[in-house]
Amino acid sequence: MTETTRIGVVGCGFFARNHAHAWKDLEAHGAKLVGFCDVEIGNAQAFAKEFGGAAYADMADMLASEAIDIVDIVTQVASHRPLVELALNAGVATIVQKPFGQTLEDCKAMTELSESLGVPLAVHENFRFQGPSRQIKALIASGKIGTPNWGRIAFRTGYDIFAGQPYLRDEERFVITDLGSHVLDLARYFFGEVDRLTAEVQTRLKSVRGEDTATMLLRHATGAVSVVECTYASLQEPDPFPATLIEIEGTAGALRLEGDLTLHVSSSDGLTALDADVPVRTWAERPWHVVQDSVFRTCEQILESVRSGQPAETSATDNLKTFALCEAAYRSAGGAGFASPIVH
Ligand code: NAD
Ligand code: 89V
Repeated sequence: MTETTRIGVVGCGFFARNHAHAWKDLEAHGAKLVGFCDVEIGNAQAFAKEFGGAAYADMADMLASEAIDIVDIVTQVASHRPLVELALNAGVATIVQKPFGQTLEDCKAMTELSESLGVPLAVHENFRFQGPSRQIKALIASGKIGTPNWGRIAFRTGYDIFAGQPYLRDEERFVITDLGSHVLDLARYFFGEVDRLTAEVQTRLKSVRGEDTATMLLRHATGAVSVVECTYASLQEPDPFPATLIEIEGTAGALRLEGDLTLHVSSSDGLTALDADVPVRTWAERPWHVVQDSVFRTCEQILESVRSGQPAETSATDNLKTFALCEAAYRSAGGAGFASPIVH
């Protein structure tokens, strides 16, 4: 690895703009954007013009032409496995956006390839890198609320997600894949691994193919229980989008993150209300700024992991466990009742 870490971004669509900005900010930490790739070459050219670097229509051409240290794949899920395999086989450390893959088999195959080649693979799972998530994790670690033993993690919105991501209407597996991958990862992050879960799904919106609402109940290995919810069909006002509402109760207190990003903490010290908001980056805008900031933090952590030779916090091996929870949720909702996440 050279002192400068050369970055190639693959997929220059709706969300990749946040990645490009994050990598641009990380130039202060030695990252350098050298290439953009999109099958729609005009998209790659527009990004290259705005952020610097060369434009390609084919990732293989980009890898052959540029000395890339990290390839960052921000395409829709159907192309994840072939692109990841191409990058790993070229010996290039790889990041792939969530959802990791289309099936558990695909995710396992990518993870095994990364391990057998010794080439790092990380999943860009960014919700645990949101400022409020980090603040809550630190608060739990401080012991202020004791040992967490119950929780509720809820992403409930009626925001028109289809304006930016119209393809979500046609996904056969919709909300557990799109949002469940985030909120189930948060459940693992706060409460540890899961022994079993049960899920109910609903389709409450018109003109969507898959489930838009999931209500899940998890039993963690520690004995903690969490209720994990996600929906795009909530008509509640004010709509907290894109905030995840989090309640955690422990043996010595409790905390509650509200949609306005106030974090209420009850402990032996009494009641406190903390501000869990993050600054709006120069390129970010409300209400997306917490998500956008987390993209920077996720890229930053993976960059550090590649440089240090340590696995990323959201390595393929780690995220396989989150993906297995999504799979278990679909199995449960399909009639399996309580389902255990199967990783091996
Ligand atoms: P998009 O369709 O807007 O953009 C994808 C781009 O990839 C398109 O420009 C397309 O032409 C290009 N592309 C497709 N196949 C390609 C290939 N083989 N090689 C090169 N380019 C190719 O999709 P999006 O909404 O930006 O979503 C991309 C990914 O980001 C998805 O996995 C989605 O779930 C994820 N996402 C994550 C978050 C988050 O908060 N983590 C938010 C939104 C989207
Ligand atoms: O992750 C996603 O694809 C988005 C959002 C940021 C809302 O979670 O749908």
